[in-house]
Amino acid sequence: MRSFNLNDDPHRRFNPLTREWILVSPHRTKRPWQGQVEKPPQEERPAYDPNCYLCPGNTRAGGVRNPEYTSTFVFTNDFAALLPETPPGEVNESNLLVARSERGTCRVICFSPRHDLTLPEMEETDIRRVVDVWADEYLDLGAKPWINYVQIFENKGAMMGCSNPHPHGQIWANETMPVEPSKEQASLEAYRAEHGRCLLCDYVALEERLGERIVCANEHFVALVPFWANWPFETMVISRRHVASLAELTDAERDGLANIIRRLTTRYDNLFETSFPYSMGFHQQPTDGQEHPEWHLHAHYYPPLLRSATVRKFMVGYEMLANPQRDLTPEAAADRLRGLSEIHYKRR
Ligand code: H2U
Ligand code: ZN
Repeated sequence: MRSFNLNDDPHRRFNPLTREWILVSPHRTKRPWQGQVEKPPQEERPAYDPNCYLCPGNTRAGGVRNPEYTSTFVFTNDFAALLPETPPGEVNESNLLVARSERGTCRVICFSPRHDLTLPEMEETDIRRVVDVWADEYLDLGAKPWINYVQIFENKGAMMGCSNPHPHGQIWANETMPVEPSKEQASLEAYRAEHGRCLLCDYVALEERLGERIVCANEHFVALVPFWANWPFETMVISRRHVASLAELTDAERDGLANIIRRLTTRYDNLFETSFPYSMGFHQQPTDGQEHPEWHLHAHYYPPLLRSATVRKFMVGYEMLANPQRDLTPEAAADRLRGLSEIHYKRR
């Protein structure tokens, strides 16, 4: 019998950050690419849209008017999922019906006054300003005693439920550590206890040695398709230095983050010559006032597209009932992303 081969044989892969498994079925797509690239009509947006609730000077729901901002702009979400004034309380019926009150706050960050841009189309110096806002918001929200975790994220594209093409992201900050970062924290802690080192420091070093899943990198950050990626073109952006949060990044590292974001998202847009939808967000140490030497700053990009600007991967059936599955291997996805230009297709 021939030996097991990651490129041909169905197998499971372990995600050491969540300690969950995914199923990989590479035999279903021997060739990483199967043609079919239909491009949707290019959407032309104005630099200013009088009907956009995020454009400078426009009025939002509830009647508040945005300032004539010229760079970034942050406001408290008018439809916040978490509220600061929620009273404490708990419900518990026989340990079966369990509920706890949760305090928090939500903010919206406009990345640019320009309605027609997205991060990969912005100047790197302007992306750097967004990095600074993320770090400032993390510090500002995290300083509140009733905020123990700050989740920064961006939903991009209608496919991901984004309600407005104006470039923006969100922050939800609350009392309790949410599920996904909690899983990672437990794994990072356990790895550190066992090995005396950081899981992600070790992981980046290993991936750099192997090279096959790296998409792009600079002096301060590495973008790669993780070995355990679930979405077809999922990536992680990981800081080279062991820092626990955005707030710890030096000036040069912040520039490095802006650079890697521009380059990675440009490759994404170039993949199907479309504005690439995704959900992305940072995972970093909680703001609970404790020491967290186990935490290592990183971002996850979860893009839904599979084969073209319109053909997406569905997380249904087996994924919902059993565990996630993919055909295209992470190595093949990385190879495709690595082969793309870092000049945006609209600028060529
Ligand atoms: P999404 O595009 O990811 O849906 O984010 C936009 C957010 O903007 C959304 O959470 C908020 C919505 O609640 N919003 C306002 O705060 N004010 C408005 O006038 C409209 C939308
Ligand atoms: Zn706008």
